[in-house]
Amino acid sequence: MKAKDKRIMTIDRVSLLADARRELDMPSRRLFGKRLLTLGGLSLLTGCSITDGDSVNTFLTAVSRLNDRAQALLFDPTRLAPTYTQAELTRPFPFNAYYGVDEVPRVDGGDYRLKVSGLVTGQRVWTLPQLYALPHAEQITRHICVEGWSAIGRWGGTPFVEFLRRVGADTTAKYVGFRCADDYYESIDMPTALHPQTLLTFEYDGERLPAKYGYPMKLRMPTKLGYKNPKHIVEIFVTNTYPGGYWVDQGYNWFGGS
Ligand SMILES: Nc1nc2c(c(=O)[nH]1)N[C@H]1C(S)=C(S)[C@@H](COP(=O)(O)O)O[C@H]1N2
Ligand SMILES: [Mo]
Repeated sequence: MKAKDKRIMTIDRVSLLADARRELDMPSRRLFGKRLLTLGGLSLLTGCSITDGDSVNTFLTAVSRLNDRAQALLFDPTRLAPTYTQAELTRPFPFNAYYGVDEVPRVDGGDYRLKVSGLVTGQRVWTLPQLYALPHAEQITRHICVEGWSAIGRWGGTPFVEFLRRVGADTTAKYVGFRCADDYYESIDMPTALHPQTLLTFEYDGERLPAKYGYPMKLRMPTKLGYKNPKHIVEIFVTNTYPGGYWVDQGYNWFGGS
């Protein structure tokens, strides 16, 4: 190994340890007690060796997936995220995507069809009027983005559990995945999909959801970080095969609880 490579390896190991500790900080630490896991302990738990550069990434992914399992175990399906009043709305509500606001996808509502696939027994193609006719719910909650901002917004739509029931989703499956009109994709755990505050939203602040906030629909989960909330959804699928996500596949933690 060249000297430069060795130095990179050392830096990697230091940042790896820091990342691993951060990953296992709160709330996971509660699961493991007060004991700080050693790197050796972590490699045992994840079943990865960390002897070469390539496996460092594999290892970090495994730590993150281990943290996913810890977060999933700690997730309380009945615990509600805080709600706010109309007076507390953040105005204007921020826009965010992996592109600028001028590149927001323009979805034609008339042509639009939501596809449903995977482990479902019911209706697989939905028009917007059919979706708008589902039971209505509203929420004023805080959206937290890992880029360092949070904002209180008001979304209206249908409880996602109602939608999943109507499409005959296998709710014993592990994941619900989403494909979007841009190149975004996401997936969530079934307990979060069934959480009472998880809404398939068609409205923002009492109006039809504007293009920038995800027309025709955004899955809104106040129990998850911003990047877990897909906008411009065109397909929803139920699966036992881990689907990943746009940012998750670039290293963000998959569970992404807030
Ligand atoms: N389709 C799609 N959904 C997405 C994104 C995106 O780029 N494309 N960005 C995510 C991120 S990182 C955030 S913070 C929120 C921003 O939603 P907002 O524009 O309503 O604030 O959307 C999430 N959902
Ligand atoms: Mo975000």
